[in-house]
Amino acid sequence: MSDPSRRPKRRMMHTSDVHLGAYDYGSGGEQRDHHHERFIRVIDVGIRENVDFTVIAGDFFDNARVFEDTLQFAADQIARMKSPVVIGPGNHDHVGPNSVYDRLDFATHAPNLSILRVPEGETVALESLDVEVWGKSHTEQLPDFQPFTKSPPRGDAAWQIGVGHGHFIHPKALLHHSFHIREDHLMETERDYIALGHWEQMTRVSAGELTTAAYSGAPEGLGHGSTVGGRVLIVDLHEDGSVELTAHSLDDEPALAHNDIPYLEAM
Ligand SMILES: [Mn+2]
Repeated sequence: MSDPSRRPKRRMMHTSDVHLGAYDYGSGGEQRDHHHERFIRVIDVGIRENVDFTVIAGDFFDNARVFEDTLQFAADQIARMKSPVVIGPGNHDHVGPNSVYDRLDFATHAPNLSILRVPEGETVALESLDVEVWGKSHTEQLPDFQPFTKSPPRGDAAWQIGVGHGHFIHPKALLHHSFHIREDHLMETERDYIALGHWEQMTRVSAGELTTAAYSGAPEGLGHGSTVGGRVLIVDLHEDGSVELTAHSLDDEPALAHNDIPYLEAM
């Protein structure tokens, strides 16, 4: 067990809801190229910021019928990172029967990629970094799937990261959304940082005193044809155990510091 009072300094990138392949059919090549360019810029930020690892919090692919080209593009971009990348699949890119992740040999094309494939949750150990990433994978559209219930205790690595895909909701919310994530679920994980996906807006969410949690938002909102909101989160894991977010623009706008990233109440 590492000394919890002093940990190795690490830097991660957090993105989600890329929806690669959303424009493969029927929208023309230009929109598809533009969409792919957004993900190229995400990878560019990760390389520029020299991140130690990356977590993609679901809906990386839009559907399981994306073009072969799109699968290869995704693998090529991930491989360009060189450092480890972990995907926690969401409702659009679920694991199990007919999974998009079974269509390409990602282990060969992107050897730095790990895909969480267990609906009950599994942990990927990035041993050289003293980091572990835990998360549950979506299998199909099961509305009562809850990404953060029954989390296992912290592992032995210095840094414990959670990843999940769903709606952050208030305990008294009308339960019309699927894939519920509640503040108490996040607190009970006792993770240092939780990478969330499913919401297209970048926002921090409340997860108790000891856990930082945020939605990275989508690099590009679908259907808007604009670049508004195109950001990616850089997560600095400091030696004193603190976690600091910086929202980097994909469009050369100024980065947003931790406290400037909106903090939203549960819906
Ligand atoms: Mn989703």
